[in-house]
Amino acid sequence: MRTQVAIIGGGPSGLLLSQLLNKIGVETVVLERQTREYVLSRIRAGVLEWGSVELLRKAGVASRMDKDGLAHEGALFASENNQFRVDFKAMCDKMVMIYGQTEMTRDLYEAQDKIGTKIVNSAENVFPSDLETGSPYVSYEKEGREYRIDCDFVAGCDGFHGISRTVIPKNSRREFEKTYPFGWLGVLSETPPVSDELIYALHDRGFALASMRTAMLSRYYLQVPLAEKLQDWDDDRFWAELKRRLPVKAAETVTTGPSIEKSIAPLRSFVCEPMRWGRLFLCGDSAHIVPPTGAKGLNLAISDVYYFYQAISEFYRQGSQHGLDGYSSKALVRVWRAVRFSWWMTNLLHRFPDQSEFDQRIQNCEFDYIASSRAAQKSLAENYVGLPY
Ligand code: RFL
Ligand code: PHB
Repeated sequence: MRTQVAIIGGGPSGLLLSQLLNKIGVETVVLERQTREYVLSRIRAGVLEWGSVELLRKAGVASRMDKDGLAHEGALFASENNQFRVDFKAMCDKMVMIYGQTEMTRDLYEAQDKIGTKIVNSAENVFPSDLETGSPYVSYEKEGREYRIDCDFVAGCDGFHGISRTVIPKNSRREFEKTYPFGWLGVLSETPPVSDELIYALHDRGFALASMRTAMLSRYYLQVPLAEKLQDWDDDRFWAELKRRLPVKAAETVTTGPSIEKSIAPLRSFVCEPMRWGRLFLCGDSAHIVPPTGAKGLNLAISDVYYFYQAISEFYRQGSQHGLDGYSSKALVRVWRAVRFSWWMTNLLHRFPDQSEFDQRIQNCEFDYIASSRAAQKSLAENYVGLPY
């Protein structure tokens, strides 16, 4: 079989890329390791930058988001003795949209089904080859049979644990990594959110985040040590700890209820350079990971997709290689800015096990400085709503 762009990974980046390319008449095949049900059961991101919102509209997959998504003009930041609200709208005339990654992925699958794109779920041993030639191909297996897709380009949209990045020879890639000595314990519950806006809370017992998906679906997170076991966190313990860490007024009004999902995710910053190898182009988590504190992971995946889509469009429409040649360096500029912001937010809001009293004073001082400075809030807002593409 032959296509123009073979896409490895049917998560948000793979599906959005496919959708955008199909819209301009470029053929794609998407190869996804998991079943569709599995992909649609993963609970992940919740905050879309406005640039992401606009790209989803351009891709023709925004009708449900525009109906059910919650546009937020600001967010609250709380420490044990200080609180402030960052007004995104007033600071930089932009907002964010609360709309779950799961729902966005569902919208993309539905739109792709309508177009009739070939999406192969449960594809095993997917492997891209001949990437340094003009005729690369991707092989895979399904139900015991072997297949091969010849193509012009391969998009590696297969996330952090995918195969794509690893086929770039070790001596041709550099990896930059930082791990953090804690994870996030996340709970989804069918309860009304405690606040109309997100609350990011710095507390001596650790960070907490109150987020949401809809008016009846709350998403909460707690910073926990890396060694923490999920089975040690029954719902009662989770709610009690959340209430300790949220500001008192919010804690008093938290509606508790059974969790419908609970998981622990480690925090990591990671960047692979370059994001291109011959005819292979990496997009999203396959090339970089950020800690979720800045709500940037999905949004970065979306901006990579946008850059790559533009480059491919230039190639097929104008016969120009220019965009493809510039893809990696262009994408990496935005990637590093988001990596920096996510690292900064993580340092600002988490207690570190080895934090000295000096470090704590600096952290509290920085928090209070942002609370008191319009300039600092503007910088936070401009990064949070998303730097321009
Ligand atoms: P994904 O979503 O991991 O999708 C990759 C897909 O590739 C498949 N795959 C393969 N397919 C074929 N062959 C192989 N060898 C394959 N290996 C893997 C996988 O099954 C999967 O379906 O990567 P993608 O598309 O780049 O999307 C990235 C986002 O998922 C990620 O950045 C965000 O979820 C990060 N993130 C957040 N980002 C935000 O922008 N805002 C947020 O509020 C936010 N919150 C979060 C988050 C991530 C979290 N976790 C669980 C790490 C909150 C959490 C808790
Ligand atoms: C979420 O709702 O899942 C969420 C929101 C904000 C973040 C991270 C995750 O910074």
